[in-house]
Amino acid sequence: MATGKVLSVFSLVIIGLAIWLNRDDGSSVLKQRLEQVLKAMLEVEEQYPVGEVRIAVGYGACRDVFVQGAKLLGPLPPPPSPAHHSRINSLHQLKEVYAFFFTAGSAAERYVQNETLFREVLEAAEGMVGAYSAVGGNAPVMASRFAKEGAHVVLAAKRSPYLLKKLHPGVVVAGDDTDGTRDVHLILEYPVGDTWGPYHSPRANRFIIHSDQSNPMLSSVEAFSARLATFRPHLFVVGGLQMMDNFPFPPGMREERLGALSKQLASLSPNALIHFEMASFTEEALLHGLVGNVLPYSDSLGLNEQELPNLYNMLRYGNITLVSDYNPRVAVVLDQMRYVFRHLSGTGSSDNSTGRRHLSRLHLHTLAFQAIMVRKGSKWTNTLAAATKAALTANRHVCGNAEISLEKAKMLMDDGFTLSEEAGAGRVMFDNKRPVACWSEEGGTVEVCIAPVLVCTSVRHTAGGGDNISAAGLILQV
Ligand SMILES: *[C@@H]1O[C@H](CO)[C@@H](O)[C@H](O)[C@H]1NC(C)=O
Ligand SMILES: *[C@@H]1O[C@H](CO)[C@@H](O)[C@H](O)[C@H]1NC(C)=O
Ligand SMILES: *[C@@H]1O[C@H](CO)[C@@H](O)[C@H](O)[C@H]1NC(C)=O
Ligand SMILES: CC(=O)N[C@H]1CO[C@H](CO)[C@@H](O)[C@@H]1O
Repeated sequence: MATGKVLSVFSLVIIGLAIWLNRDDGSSVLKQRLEQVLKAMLEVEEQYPVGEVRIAVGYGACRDVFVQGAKLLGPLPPPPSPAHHSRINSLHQLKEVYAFFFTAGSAAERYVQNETLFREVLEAAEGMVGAYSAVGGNAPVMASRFAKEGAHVVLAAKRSPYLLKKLHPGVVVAGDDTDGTRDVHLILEYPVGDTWGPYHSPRANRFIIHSDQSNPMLSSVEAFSARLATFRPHLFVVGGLQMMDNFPFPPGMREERLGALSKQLASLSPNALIHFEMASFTEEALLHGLVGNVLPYSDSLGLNEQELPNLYNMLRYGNITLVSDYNPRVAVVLDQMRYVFRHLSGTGSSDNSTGRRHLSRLHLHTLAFQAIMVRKGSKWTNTLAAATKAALTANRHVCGNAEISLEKAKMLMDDGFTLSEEAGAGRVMFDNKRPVACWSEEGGTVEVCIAPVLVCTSVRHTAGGGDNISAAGLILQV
């Protein structure tokens, strides 16, 4: 795409305040800037109340148990050497594989085939001082968020007493009853510089084990189809598929389960929009399966700054990238978003006979900003308000407070940003009174909005951020 095109249709040029800002000094200007930005964003949010909307959310839920790895495994003698196992059968293998990822400092999740072992380890973990539980999986977090905003919500997950207690009371859980003892994931956390005998952790990270056979198998897909037919959602949100990452499926089983999901998506009424919330997928074959089975049926896609380059690389080169910049420049991600959007949006309207859809919405959530790209004339409305609400939600979630405090906020976006890495690309200057910038591209067929995040400096939660943010953006667009 010619950058000139971007420029020629670029309708929003604001300069001035930034220059004035640079002249004045220090913190009072900074504070005034934050005040203006927050006021302007809250005013937008107030103008867009959430309407009557039905949202279905899949798939799965689990209970995450968090414990310090050093407390659980630390007192045991370390193994003579680290070793990799793709699944775990004995305590010895658990120690070897933990040592393997601990010394590499990389995040990993492994399936424990020996259920007796898993139960013993879990029991020990839950007895430790400082161990705590939280609802895991993106689907329940998004479902709760939608319900909190006033939507009617049905969640595809098994009904465990723990889940029912923790979810927003407005969420209807459509699944079989379970005692919840099997869908528990144990998260062993370790700080940077931790030691275990001869082993050291080069960075903080987590190692996850579980014996969960229900979530990775997407066991509620078939039963949920009947529910979808009667509930007639305006929006069906699919997430939580990262539970399939690195699961030891029998041959052909992963493809079969993804096939069942794609059949379900294909048969959904064309009146319902489909959003797919990505997650961090480390297994190339799984991401490949999602590109073939889920993306062709999605109207909308939500992802973060690590998932975007991952998907971009998969679509462009057929491989994935496991390292990425945690605070990327706007120009870089806009170029990647354009590629992904063009690749998945095709031309013309969606095809009712095959159920295939063309991507018409892409939401990137990053630490510093929210970016939403929408095809004009599609069913998605209120893009500016959605980007605004997503950005406000990022602060509220991380700070753990609905009231945004400027004492605990900073902006990472500076005076403006460039629209593309291509030479000659235009630049958007930041306007404190209209902090959310929107413009059109591609001959006026695509709208893009970027909202700065008032980044919370007093962190209460990090997990579940993307889910809350993505849900907050979606709810104003259906
Ligand atoms: C499974 O774990 C239990 C408990 O640690 C252990 O006694 C048993 O030998 C293990 N089974 C196998 C096949 O390794
Ligand atoms: C993916 O493939 C491209 C093109 O072949 C190559 O340049 C890139 O280094 C590869 N990336 C990884 C992570 O292997
Ligand atoms: C597809 O289905 C929708 C909703 O039923 C309908 O409004 C639209 O006209 C259909 N499009 C085509 C090309 O048949
Ligand atoms: C800001 C906010 O509403 N955060 C919510 C994110 O989702 C979790 C799970 O539903 C809630 O507990 C948080 O309150």
